[in-house]
Amino acid sequence: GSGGTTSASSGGGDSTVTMGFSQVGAESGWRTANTKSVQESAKTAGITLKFSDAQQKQENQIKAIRSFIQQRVDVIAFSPVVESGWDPVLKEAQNAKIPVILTDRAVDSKDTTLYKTFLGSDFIEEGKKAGQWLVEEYKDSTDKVNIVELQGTTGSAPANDRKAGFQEVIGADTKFQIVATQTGDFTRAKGKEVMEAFLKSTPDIDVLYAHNDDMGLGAIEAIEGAGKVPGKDIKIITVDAVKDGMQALADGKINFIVECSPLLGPQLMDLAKKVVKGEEVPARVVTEETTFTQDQAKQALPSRQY
Ligand code: GYE
Repeated sequence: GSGGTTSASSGGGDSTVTMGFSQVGAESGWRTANTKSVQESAKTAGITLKFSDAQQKQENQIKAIRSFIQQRVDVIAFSPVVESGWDPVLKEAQNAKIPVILTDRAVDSKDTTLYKTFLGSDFIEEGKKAGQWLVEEYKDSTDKVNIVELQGTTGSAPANDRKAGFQEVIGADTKFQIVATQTGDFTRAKGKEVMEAFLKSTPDIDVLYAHNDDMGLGAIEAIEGAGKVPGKDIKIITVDAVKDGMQALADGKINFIVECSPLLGPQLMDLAKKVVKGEEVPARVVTEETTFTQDQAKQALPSRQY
């Protein structure tokens, strides 16, 4: 199924902006927080939201976007599950004169007039921050460091870029070796399953780099199941900093988290109102983010919003 489209009117008059939003799915804690942020800020901004969940399938997103075009919404926003293959449907939106905003994830379309702006994180930077922590952590050692990597959804911008940024930093020193790498599709279940396979196939794992908290949390279960101590026997780096991830970091089971903010809703509604009015918006809006060590996680946890 296409996941269904639900619509909630904010009760405004003729001038109310209607947004069609195609979400990736509900694969992670990050995604749940992002959906909540989008829905709540639409309400606050008085924007009528038509929300559609694609269950991590590009074909469902394309269907949803076509349906938004047919319904003649004022603006389409979406978080593209993968980077490639969007040109035809984006052309259809352009021909229908409906502006498109990319949120969270990028597309690789050469024609950048197909969308008005792209709001979201710099995933390359996130990958670099993960690599920099590792370089610092092992700066006094010349021994080989065996790394396993749990990648996000194959072909997605965060998987491609978090891998590339990390590789760029650790690649400067040959002691760092990625000995196994596979997708865990950004889910806890897959993270556990793939980590179990890594533990069987790869005897000496020093470090796990997981492209999100959820896969890292699944992997922790696999590591404990194999009688090893996460955070000690195997050091763990993840990305996102959702509550469950931050708790595991504070508990010493994760060693370092690179933050990626899901709270894109307010900025998205702001940009949407502007593009509907035909106002200029910046081509790229980058989210501000930090990183957390175990001590910093203990301090930050009580006031964490997601
Ligand atoms: O890191 C992951 C989610 O696109 C930034 O998608 C997002 C990623 C996030 O499933 O948890």
